Amino acid sequence: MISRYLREVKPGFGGFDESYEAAEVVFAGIPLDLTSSCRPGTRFAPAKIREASMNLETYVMPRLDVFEHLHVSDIGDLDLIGADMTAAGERIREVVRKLRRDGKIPALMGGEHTLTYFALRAFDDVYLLQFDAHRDLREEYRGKRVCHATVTRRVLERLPPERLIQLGTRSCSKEEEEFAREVGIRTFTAEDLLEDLRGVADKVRELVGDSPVYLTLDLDVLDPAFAPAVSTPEPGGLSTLDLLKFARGLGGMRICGFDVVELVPPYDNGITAFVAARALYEILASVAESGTD
Ligand SMILES: [Mn+2]
Repeated sequence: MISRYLREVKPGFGGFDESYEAAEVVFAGIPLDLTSSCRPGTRFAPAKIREASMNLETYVMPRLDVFEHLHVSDIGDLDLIGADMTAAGERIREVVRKLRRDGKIPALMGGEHTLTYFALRAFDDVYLLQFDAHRDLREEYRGKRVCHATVTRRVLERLPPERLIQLGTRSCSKEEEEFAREVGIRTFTAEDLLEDLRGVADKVRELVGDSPVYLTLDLDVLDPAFAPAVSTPEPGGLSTLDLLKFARGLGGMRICGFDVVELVPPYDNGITAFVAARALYEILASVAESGTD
């Protein structure tokens, strides 16, 4: 039972909460906030994203009114108070499994990026599209094997490297770069995207084909001018419009799950939460456009 893990059930995403039974997409807040190395506070993000989502129009121009085409529900936040990474990971994996078993598309609002590792344990045979300034491919970071800086490396313990596509990358350690080359990670840097947004989107769609896709959006893929409140800002990134356009270019893919991570509300003037909510609407529009199985 999901409700065992809920601290409270919040009003629905965008104010369009539908019953769980009817929903194709189900939101869950994952306030994971254990390993930030720079700016903590991701635990406050799900509430702020919901709040912002209530103040945005749901007609995602130039596409469609997402809620005309999709049933969306929100089960509230997982209760992670006092949980260490192992316990938190168990709960995340369990709730995502439950959503999958019920035929739902999980839509996770982090929380730190580490949650993606646990969420993906509930999926087989997906492509992982990682929007992120960083590769997150470290073997270990400051003594931790499971944290925001190692999350993709842990994911690759189960996912074949050809199933990972990194987008908007612009920063990593020498070891991460060497590892990425060695195993052949497909990478489109922030500059690649800026030079040919549509071309890269076409390539990604071609690579992925009809396979199911899990999309993880680390908000630091955006330039800090557009998304200042992230845990580890990295100058030189995409504008909000670049990201939305790119996401639009991915329409038609079989999105089977997605998350938005690394928002740190204590550093926000409100902009970043709105960007997160708007990006989620764009992804929902893509899901609606592609149709759900
Ligand atoms: Mn990341």
